[in-house]
Amino acid sequence: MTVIVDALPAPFDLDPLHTALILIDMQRDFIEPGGFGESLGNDVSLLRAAIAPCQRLLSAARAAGLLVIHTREGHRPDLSDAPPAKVQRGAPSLRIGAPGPMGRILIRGEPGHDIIPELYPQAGEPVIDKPGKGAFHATDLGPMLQYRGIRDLIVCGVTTEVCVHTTVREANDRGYRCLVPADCCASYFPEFHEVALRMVHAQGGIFGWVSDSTRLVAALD
Ligand code: TIU
Repeated sequence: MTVIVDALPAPFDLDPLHTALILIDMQRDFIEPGGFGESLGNDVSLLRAAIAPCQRLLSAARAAGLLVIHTREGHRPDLSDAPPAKVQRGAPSLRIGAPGPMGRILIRGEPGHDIIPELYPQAGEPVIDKPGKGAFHATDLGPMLQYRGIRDLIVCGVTTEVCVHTTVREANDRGYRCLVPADCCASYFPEFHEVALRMVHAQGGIFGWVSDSTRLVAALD
């Protein structure tokens, strides 16, 4: 079965059985106060705009039988998988690994590292723990998609120009066609969100397509 989704730069045809919905880093550390995102000086409330569209798309994707995959950015408690250049970068109020109000910043197993309750994974939905910005780097996402016969990806999450973009770029180079629903992503910098989406679909879709949750849900219905 093929469904056609209205998208830029052109309609996107997808087969739900060969498509995965990937929710990037919808974690408390980025979206709730007291986590990594806020430690970097950001207004984390800006990311909440993506939650309701993601909830609607997640429901439609589950009903249509798409593979649903969640990712979490974070590190081992001993920081052995955290590049010193990442840990030492900038002047955050709390560094990666430091104790904060939601536990140690960006550390696996801590409350802040968990996915927000609004988009919590269901039993059977893989959760990829990734140390980097892209979901392919140093993870088993690639083999997982290959074993399930996945050809196309719908990539949602936060932040648009950081982990969503990096993952879409990685996926595109690996031969996956990527569709980004604009309202299912968000950034601490609204202007970066807008231009990041334009970068995806410019030049004839140089590394992907852009649509929105309303169009996708209608197509999957
Ligand atoms: N800081 C920022 O915009 N993003 C990240 O550090 N990680 C993700 O995008 N998940």
